[in-house]
Amino acid sequence: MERTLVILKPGTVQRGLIGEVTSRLEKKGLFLVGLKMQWLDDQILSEHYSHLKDKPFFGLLKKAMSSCPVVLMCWEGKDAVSVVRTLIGPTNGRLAPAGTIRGDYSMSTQENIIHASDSTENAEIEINRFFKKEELFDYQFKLIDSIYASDEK
Ligand code: IDP
Ligand code: MG
Repeated sequence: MERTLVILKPGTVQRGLIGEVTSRLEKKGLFLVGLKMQWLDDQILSEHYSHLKDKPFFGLLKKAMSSCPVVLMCWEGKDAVSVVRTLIGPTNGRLAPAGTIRGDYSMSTQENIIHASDSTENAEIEINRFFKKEELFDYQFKLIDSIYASDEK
Protein backbone atom coordinates (compact mmCIF):
# COMPACT_ATOMS: atom_id res chain seq x y z
CA MET A 1 0.00 0.00 0.00
CA GLU A 2 1.14 3.50 -0.88
CA ARG A 3 0.21 7.00 0.31
CA THR A 4 -0.19 10.19 -1.71
CA LEU A 5 -0.78 13.87 -0.91
CA VAL A 6 -3.80 15.70 -2.31
CA ILE A 7 -4.62 19.41 -2.06
CA LEU A 8 -8.09 20.72 -2.91
CA LYS A 9 -7.16 24.17 -4.19
CA PRO A 10 -8.80 27.51 -3.23
CA GLY A 11 -11.10 27.47 -6.28
CA THR A 12 -12.49 24.11 -5.17
CA VAL A 13 -13.20 25.45 -1.69
CA GLN A 14 -14.83 28.63 -3.06
CA ARG A 15 -16.94 26.78 -5.64
CA GLY A 16 -18.29 24.31 -3.09
CA LEU A 17 -16.73 21.29 -4.78
CA ILE A 18 -14.93 19.81 -1.76
CA GLY A 19 -17.53 17.08 -1.27
CA GLU A 20 -17.87 16.21 -4.93
CA VAL A 21 -14.14 15.87 -5.55
CA THR A 22 -13.53 14.00 -2.30
CA SER A 23 -16.38 11.65 -3.18
CA ARG A 24 -14.62 10.65 -6.41
CA LEU A 25 -11.55 9.55 -4.47
CA GLU A 26 -13.65 7.71 -1.89
CA LYS A 27 -15.71 5.91 -4.51
CA LYS A 28 -12.59 4.78 -6.34
CA GLY A 29 -11.70 2.74 -3.27
CA LEU A 30 -8.91 4.86 -1.84
CA PHE A 31 -8.69 5.12 1.94
CA LEU A 32 -8.50 8.52 3.67
CA VAL A 33 -5.75 8.58 6.30
CA GLY A 34 -5.33 12.34 6.83
CA LEU A 35 -7.55 15.41 6.39
CA LYS A 36 -7.31 19.05 7.43
CA MET A 37 -7.89 22.63 6.34
CA GLN A 38 -4.93 25.01 6.25
CA TRP A 39 -4.07 28.47 4.99
CA LEU A 40 -0.84 27.97 3.02
CA ASP A 41 1.78 30.72 3.31
CA ASP A 42 4.38 31.93 0.83
CA GLN A 43 7.16 29.90 2.46
CA ILE A 44 5.45 26.50 2.21
CA LEU A 45 4.21 27.29 -1.32
CA SER A 46 7.71 28.30 -2.45
CA GLU A 47 8.92 24.91 -1.21
CA HIS A 48 6.00 22.97 -2.66
CA TYR A 49 6.27 24.63 -6.08
CA SER A 50 10.08 25.02 -6.13
CA HIS A 51 10.21 23.15 -9.48
CA LEU A 52 8.33 26.15 -10.98
CA LYS A 53 10.30 28.98 -9.35
CA ASP A 54 11.66 30.29 -12.66
CA LYS A 55 8.31 30.26 -14.46
CA PRO A 56 6.63 33.60 -15.20
CA PHE A 57 3.42 32.44 -13.46
CA PHE A 58 5.15 31.46 -10.16
CA GLY A 59 4.00 34.60 -8.29
CA LEU A 60 0.43 34.39 -9.58
CA LEU A 61 0.25 30.70 -8.70
CA LYS A 62 1.40 31.30 -5.12
CA LYS A 63 -1.01 34.24 -4.75
CA ALA A 64 -3.93 32.10 -5.94
CA MET A 65 -2.93 29.17 -3.72
CA SER A 66 -2.82 31.44 -0.66
CA SER A 67 -6.06 33.31 -1.42
CA CYS A 68 -8.06 31.17 1.01
CA PRO A 69 -7.58 27.99 3.05
CA VAL A 70 -7.13 24.72 1.16
CA VAL A 71 -8.05 21.16 2.06
CA LEU A 72 -5.10 18.82 2.58
CA MET A 73 -5.62 15.09 2.34
CA CYS A 74 -3.55 11.95 2.50
CA TRP A 75 -4.97 8.92 0.67
CA GLU A 76 -3.82 5.32 0.84
CA GLY A 77 -4.15 2.44 -1.63
CA LYS A 78 -2.23 0.14 -3.92
CA ASP A 79 -0.27 2.34 -6.36
CA ALA A 80 -2.12 5.34 -4.85
CA VAL A 81 0.23 7.91 -6.43
CA SER A 82 -0.36 6.86 -10.04
CA VAL A 83 -4.01 5.98 -9.45
CA VAL A 84 -4.78 9.50 -8.19
CA ARG A 85 -2.76 11.14 -10.99
CA THR A 86 -4.85 9.20 -13.50
CA LEU A 87 -8.08 10.28 -11.77
CA ILE A 88 -7.15 13.99 -11.77
CA GLY A 89 -5.97 14.16 -15.40
CA PRO A 90 -3.41 16.47 -17.04
CA THR A 91 -2.58 19.96 -15.72
CA ASN A 92 -4.61 22.06 -18.19
CA GLY A 93 -8.29 21.61 -17.36
CA ARG A 94 -9.33 22.53 -20.89
CA LEU A 95 -7.27 19.65 -22.29
CA ALA A 96 -8.01 17.15 -19.53
CA PRO A 97 -10.29 14.36 -20.76
CA ALA A 98 -13.91 14.22 -19.63
CA GLY A 99 -14.22 11.80 -16.77
CA THR A 100 -11.09 13.08 -15.04
CA ILE A 101 -11.51 15.49 -12.13
CA ARG A 102 -9.79 18.35 -13.95
CA GLY A 103 -11.57 17.45 -17.18
CA ASP A 104 -14.96 17.61 -15.49
CA TYR A 105 -14.52 20.66 -13.24
CA SER A 106 -11.80 22.95 -14.65
CA MET A 107 -11.45 25.43 -17.54
CA SER A 108 -7.94 26.54 -16.55
CA THR A 109 -4.30 25.53 -16.20
CA GLN A 110 -3.74 27.40 -12.95
CA GLU A 111 -7.24 26.96 -11.51
CA ASN A 112 -7.26 23.20 -11.92
CA ILE A 113 -9.07 22.08 -8.76
CA ILE A 114 -6.61 19.64 -7.26
CA HIS A 115 -2.96 18.86 -6.59
CA ALA A 116 -1.69 15.29 -6.32
CA SER A 117 1.85 13.99 -5.82
CA ASP A 118 3.51 12.94 -9.07
CA SER A 119 5.90 10.22 -7.80
CA THR A 120 6.32 8.03 -4.72
CA GLU A 121 9.46 9.99 -3.78
CA ASN A 122 7.60 13.31 -3.95
CA ALA A 123 4.59 11.82 -2.16
CA GLU A 124 6.75 11.05 0.86
CA ILE A 125 8.29 14.53 0.83
CA GLU A 126 4.90 16.25 0.38
CA ILE A 127 3.11 14.19 3.06
CA ASN A 128 5.88 15.13 5.51
CA ARG A 129 5.67 18.76 4.37
CA PHE A 130 1.96 19.11 5.13
CA PHE A 131 1.18 16.53 7.83
CA LYS A 132 2.62 15.80 11.25
CA LYS A 133 3.00 12.10 12.06
CA GLU A 134 0.17 12.25 14.60
CA GLU A 135 -2.19 13.73 11.96
CA LEU A 136 -2.03 10.53 9.87
CA PHE A 137 -4.12 7.56 10.94
CA ASP A 138 -3.48 3.81 10.77
CA TYR A 139 -6.79 1.99 11.08
CA GLN A 140 -8.49 -1.12 9.78
CA PHE A 141 -10.00 -0.72 6.30
CA LYS A 142 -13.00 -3.00 6.84
CA LEU A 143 -14.09 -3.19 3.19
CA ILE A 144 -10.63 -3.92 1.86
CA ASP A 145 -11.63 -7.45 0.72
CA SER A 146 -14.34 -5.94 -1.49
CA ILE A 147 -11.87 -3.54 -3.09
CA TYR A 148 -8.86 -5.82 -3.70
CA ALA A 149 -8.26 -9.49 -4.52
CA SER A 150 -6.49 -11.37 -1.72
CA ASP A 151 -3.22 -11.49 -3.72
CA GLU A 152 -3.37 -7.84 -4.70
CA LYS A 153 -3.24 -5.75 -1.50
P1 IDP B 1 0.53 19.33 -11.88
O1 IDP B 1 -0.31 20.06 -10.86
O2 IDP B 1 -0.32 18.73 -12.97
O3 IDP B 1 1.49 18.33 -11.27
P2 IDP B 1 2.82 21.13 -12.28
O4 IDP B 1 3.58 21.26 -13.55
O5 IDP B 1 3.49 20.45 -11.14
O6 IDP B 1 1.41 20.42 -12.66
O7 IDP B 1 2.37 22.58 -11.85
C1 IDP B 1 1.86 22.82 -10.57
C2 IDP B 1 0.70 23.79 -10.69
O8 IDP B 1 1.16 25.02 -11.25
C3 IDP B 1 -0.42 23.33 -11.63
O9 IDP B 1 -1.32 22.43 -11.04
C4 IDP B 1 -1.07 24.65 -11.99
O10 IDP B 1 -1.93 25.10 -10.96
C5 IDP B 1 0.14 25.59 -12.08
N1 IDP B 1 0.66 25.69 -13.45
C6 IDP B 1 1.42 24.78 -14.12
N2 IDP B 1 1.70 25.21 -15.37
C7 IDP B 1 1.12 26.43 -15.49
C8 IDP B 1 1.04 27.40 -16.56
O11 IDP B 1 1.58 27.21 -17.65
N3 IDP B 1 0.33 28.53 -16.29
C9 IDP B 1 -0.28 28.77 -15.10
N4 IDP B 1 -0.23 27.90 -14.09
C10 IDP B 1 0.45 26.74 -14.26
MG1 MG C 1 3.10 18.72 -10.04
